[in-house]
Amino acid sequence: MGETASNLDAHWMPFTANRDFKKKPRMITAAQGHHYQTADGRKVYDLFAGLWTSGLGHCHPKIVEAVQKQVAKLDYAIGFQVGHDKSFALAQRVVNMAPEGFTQAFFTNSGSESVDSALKIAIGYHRARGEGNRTRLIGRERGYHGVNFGGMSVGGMVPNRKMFSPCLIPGVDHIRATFDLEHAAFTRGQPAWGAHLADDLERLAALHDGSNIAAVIVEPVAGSTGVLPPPIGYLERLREICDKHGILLIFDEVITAFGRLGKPFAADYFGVKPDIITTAKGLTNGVIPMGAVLVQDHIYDAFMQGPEGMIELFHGYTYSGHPVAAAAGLATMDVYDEEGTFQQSAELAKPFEDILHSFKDHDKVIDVRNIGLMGAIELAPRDGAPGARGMEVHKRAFWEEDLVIRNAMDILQLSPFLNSDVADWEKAFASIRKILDSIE
Ligand code: PXG
Repeated sequence: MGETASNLDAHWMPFTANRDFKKKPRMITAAQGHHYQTADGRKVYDLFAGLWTSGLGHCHPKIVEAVQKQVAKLDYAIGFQVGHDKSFALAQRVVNMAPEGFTQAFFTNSGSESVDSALKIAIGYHRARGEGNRTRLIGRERGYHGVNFGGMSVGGMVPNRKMFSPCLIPGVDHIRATFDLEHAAFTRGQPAWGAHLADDLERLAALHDGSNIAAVIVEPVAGSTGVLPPPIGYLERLREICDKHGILLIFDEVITAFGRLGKPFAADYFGVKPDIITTAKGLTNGVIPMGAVLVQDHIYDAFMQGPEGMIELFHGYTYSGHPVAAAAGLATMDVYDEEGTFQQSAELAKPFEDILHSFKDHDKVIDVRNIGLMGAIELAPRDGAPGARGMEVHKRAFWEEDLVIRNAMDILQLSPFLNSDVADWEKAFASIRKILDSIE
């Protein structure tokens, strides 16, 4: 049977303070429903639903069963120039759920791969239409689009970019972040202030000439940088400016797709239709790594020209459309439908908002933000030690309160299950309050 780790040295952990972690590791051995089991035998409530991944809860029996069956029947199939039924079925299922006009799904294995694939598709699309000059890409400050070269370059998270600054891809600009504490602190849902920030795109279109810009990529709600809902009218304005200049609009919905805002996609929630949508996480409920880029028919059609025997897009991954991942995806879609998950999520948004905003008057809290089932409590940083207070809350929650929450520096991030029990939240948020009351 499997090895149990007695030595943690060999695994270089991602986005982790390795030396600090290995001194007192926070280890998980199992999960069920809304809880993890820890190595020291405790049952811990997961208030981050994996890493925004596992909206249905952990080890959902239907998904587990689908994966077990599939791995015993077809474990892997060559995916280039050969196909298998599950990936086609999942593609159809996902585009049926997507806003009208989305007809194609290109499979990847992660959000980062979805983003880099989407950027390549955008550039290829313009070239296929004879506009090969449209190569510039626009991202946004405080955006997170994964860690591959394209996504890192259009992303706007300083620590992720700093070490690799000389190697960021050329031809990228950023529009300003949509958030300003001074104007929007303690807003419930979308801030009224800030629609004008979309006009930054006009500035860049004027600088480069819009005809040289391939695509703009934004998260409809910025997630990893602390839950920044778009100002009212902002996404609409961005869509308008893109249309005016022939620029493709990409929504990075790695977090927001599949019910986090109580709708299949954030595009549905906001009523703004992008040209391309990137997904991952909720596509398989996090059970098997998988992502998908969804594109509108006019984009796919632009590639479908030239001799029929020719490959139209020289891009893809060994595991694109992996049969076990696709089976997990299909079972996940079944559960979303059968359990009415998106409706459950929509109904939970208000109680979630209320419980979060009960922190408004806490003396260590400088902002509370929320939309759908995405929430953040921003703490005042300690003098001279930004991030320390947030990290301490995360650790104390894990060790003392049997609770997993995530912190981005001093911002506590909450990503509850789409089928949460409000009584669990009451307990979890009482724990957070207890820590905030006693922390330095
Ligand atoms: N785009 C968006 C919008 C994301 O949120 C990615 C791309 C990259 O996905 P992969 O699967 O390559 O990691 C993400 C990932 C956090 C947190 O704490 C968020 C993510 C990952 C890890 C932590 O908010 N999002």
